[in-house]
Formats: sequence, C-alpha cells, structure tokens
Amino acid sequence: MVKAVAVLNSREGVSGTIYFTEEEDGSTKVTGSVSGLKPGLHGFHVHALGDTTNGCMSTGPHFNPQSKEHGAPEDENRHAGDLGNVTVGEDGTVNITIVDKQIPLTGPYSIIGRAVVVHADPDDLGKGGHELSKSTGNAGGRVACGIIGLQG
Ligand SMILES: [Cu+2]
Ligand SMILES: [Zn+2]
Repeated sequence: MVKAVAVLNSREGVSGTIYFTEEEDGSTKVTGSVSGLKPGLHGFHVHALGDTTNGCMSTGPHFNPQSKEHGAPEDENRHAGDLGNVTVGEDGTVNITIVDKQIPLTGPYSIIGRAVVVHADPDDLGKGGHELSKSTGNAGGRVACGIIGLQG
C-alpha cells in the first residue's frame, strides 16, 4: 500500500502533519492535524508544484491535470486538488479525515512531489461570484504548506 506524508510549517506559527494512504478501491484517504490556525473554515488544496523556494507562493495553482474549473470536492467540474474546506475549532486545531478519488499516489495523476496548502480564508467552492471563485475559491493567503513525499 502506498503512503505519503506532508509536514506543514509556516512563519505564522502554523504546524501540522498530513498523511495520505491509497485505499483498495483507488481512493486516497487524507488524515492528520494542523494547529495554530484561526477558528473557522479554511480552504484546503493540493497545489501543482512541490516548490517552496518562495514559501507557499511557489507551489503554483491548484493541481488541475484535466483543465477544469475550481469547484467543491463533490462537483464533477473541479480541480483534482480541490479538497474543499477544513473546519478549525476554537483551540486553533483541526483534525482532518478526507477520502477523495482524484488525488492518487500512483499513476499519471499522482500527487507525490506536489504540495498541500492551507489557506487563510474559506474556499467558496466556485460559487461565491468573486472574480477568483472559478480559479481559487477566493480562499485568501496561503498560511501553511508542505510537500507531499513518499513514506515507507
Ligand atoms: Cu490552495
Ligand atoms: Zn481549485
């Protein structure tokens, strides 16, 4: 079974670890926790590049190998990297459990070597009517990110 991990850090004191496990039906299970965030919804995505030379800014746009529009995880028209929002509690911590079929750890659309990004604001899931809704969900700044690497 293929496994991967991303360690998140940021100058703003956000930290966390996100685990990825390939399930038998081909979906990927995403688990882990992030702390140091403000309470509420935060956009949570896989971005195209595992490049943090300029912090989270250099991780590129949402991973989108099929040239679709930004959307919600359950939408047919969505970026592969669109994992929606995570909900942070009053203590600034979120425990994540997501199962998704568009972020494989093997094959031509593998997310290995790409990045997971947590945003400052809620992802409007493409429905906010903002000029950025169909590209980023208008989720604001990139507060933490980590490169998705293979785990033994
Ligand atoms: Cu993002
Ligand atoms: Zn997107």
